[in-house]
Amino acid sequence: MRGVILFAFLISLASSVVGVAVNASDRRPKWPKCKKPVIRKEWRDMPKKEKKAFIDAVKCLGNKPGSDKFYATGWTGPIVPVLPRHKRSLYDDFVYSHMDTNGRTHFVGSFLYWHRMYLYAFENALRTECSYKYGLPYWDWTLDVADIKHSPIFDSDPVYGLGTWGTVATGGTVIDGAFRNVKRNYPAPHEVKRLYQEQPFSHNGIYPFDFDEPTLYANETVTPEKITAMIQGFKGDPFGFQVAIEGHRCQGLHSAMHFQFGVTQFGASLGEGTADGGDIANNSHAPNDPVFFLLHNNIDRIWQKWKDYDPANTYAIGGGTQKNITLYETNPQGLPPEVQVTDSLMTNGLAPNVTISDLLTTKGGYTCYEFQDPLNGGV
Ligand SMILES: *[C@@H]1O[C@H](CO)[C@@H](O)[C@H](O)[C@H]1NC(C)=O
Ligand SMILES: *[C@@H]1O[C@H](CO)[C@@H](O)[C@H](O)[C@H]1NC(C)=O
Ligand SMILES: *[C@@H]1O[C@H](CO)[C@@H](O)[C@H](O)[C@H]1NC(C)=O
Ligand SMILES: *[C@@H]1O[C@H](CO)[C@@H](O)[C@H](O)[C@H]1NC(C)=O
Ligand SMILES: [Cu+2]
Repeated sequence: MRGVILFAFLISLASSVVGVAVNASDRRPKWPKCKKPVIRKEWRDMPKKEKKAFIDAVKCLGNKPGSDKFYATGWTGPIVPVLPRHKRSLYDDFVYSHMDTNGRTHFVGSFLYWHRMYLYAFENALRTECSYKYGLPYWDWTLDVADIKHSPIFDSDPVYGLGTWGTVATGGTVIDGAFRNVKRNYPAPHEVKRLYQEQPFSHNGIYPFDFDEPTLYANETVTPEKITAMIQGFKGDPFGFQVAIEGHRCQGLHSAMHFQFGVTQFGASLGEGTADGGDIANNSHAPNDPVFFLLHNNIDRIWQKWKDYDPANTYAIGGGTQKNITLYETNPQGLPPEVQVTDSLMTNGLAPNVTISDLLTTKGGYTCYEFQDPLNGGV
């Protein structure tokens, strides 16, 4: 059965989520109880068998044609058009979804909710379309803060490894690990690109303001101490927590983790038309590199830790709905109207019609998963 992904979501999801009924009056699903949450583990805590299963399922999504339920939202404005189904994969659909909704899902109050929906839809696609039986892995980058480049996450093993780093000589293309030679189609055909950049803010590709500290090392932004302080701070203040994730002038952990994968400055040395460094460094088509999902899953985990830290945090929401980077200084989480729990999140047909109220916890509503803490240290 190909391309019936939305249908699969609505009728029979993973073993933990069965029998979703749709309320005809508002077309919104009524969710079953979350009885058997999917367990999400740190990558290095997964046995080889599970790593291989994840890698195989990601490759499987890359080999399936795009979903026949897929539609563009146009939320970002003009981007490359959706390719015909046979010219794009189901994996490409997820990449397109991130590119296409980007203009309203980042630097706004729904940022973490949209990404929670997105990661869960991806996990579900792995499970329902590609026989994956486990949870979406996460990467606790605080474990590697001293030397991200040599993190064991980046493993050259062709069966179990996510691959190491491309180089300027390879045009950024990853040439080892299981995703070697894997084709992606957006924004243009290419293979997974990943370049290491230890000073992620040395080049400013997208912001209409200067960074305060262009020489900042990524290793200074994602220390366990800073992350723990975030989890324990911002009581009842989701707005403050979200601003902390982005940081002053966007030099927080979120941008640091993205730009560490090779920002545009490499473009020049790579030559005209060879794209812009690593996939993850571009906040539009970042999900081309499967590591994106592990990286963002850890942001979801840290956020849930904050939600669980104090009851005042759990159901609190905050921020605007209109992204405006020009006004980042005064409106780092967008402009009014304020985000509401009834706000519908655009899913491009990759997930049912969910609202923020369906995503307030990991175990209830649309989502049914939980995190296993790292077995050796970390946050
Ligand atoms: C990111 O990629 C998009 C295409 O997906 C491109 O239009 C944009 O210029 C890139 N951004 C940077 C900063 O290179
Ligand atoms: C981060 O990396 C730089 C360059 O390798 C190093 O000088 C600095 O001490 C590191 N900082 C931390 C907090 O590890
Ligand atoms: C952002 O705000 C500036 C200043 O008010 C305005 O000129 C610009 O059009 C806004 N941009 C978007 C995308 O809304
Ligand atoms: C999604 O649900 C919201 C809230 O109930 C509703 O306003 C909206 O029309 C629904 N959208 C679709 C496409 O069903
Ligand atoms: Cu994103």
